[in-house]
Amino acid sequence: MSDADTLFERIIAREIPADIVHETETTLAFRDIQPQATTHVLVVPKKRYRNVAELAAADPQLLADVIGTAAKVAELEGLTENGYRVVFNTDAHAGQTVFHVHAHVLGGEQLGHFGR
Ligand code: DGP
Repeated sequence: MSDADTLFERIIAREIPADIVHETETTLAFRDIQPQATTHVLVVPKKRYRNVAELAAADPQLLADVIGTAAKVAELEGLTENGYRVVFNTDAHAGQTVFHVHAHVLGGEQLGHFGR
């Protein structure tokens, strides 16, 4: 990938501090700096892909790792009883701002229906 590093590479490299919730060999989970729910954690693969479509095409096992870490975070954060949401914002219309694929794990309260 030729773009400059995103800030998530710098979080993975521990160059920028983050509130880390869970780590595996291939993924890192940390709290979103601008939480949109009581619990809002981001899960990233350590290897960079621009978005979930590129990740799915290039490395399905790594996508499975990201989803598995999201499920683990939900367990660790006590979200499994009442449920939670996992979202991949993908490019402009979804408002993706950091171009290192990340899953948002949201929960801890009743979430509004999504859309506009
Ligand atoms: P998206 O809009 O889907 O690309 O989400 C990017 C998220 O990243 C957004 O919810 C805010 C979060 N974010 C931006 N800068 C930082 C940061 O420096 N640290 C952390 N932990 N999260 C950040």
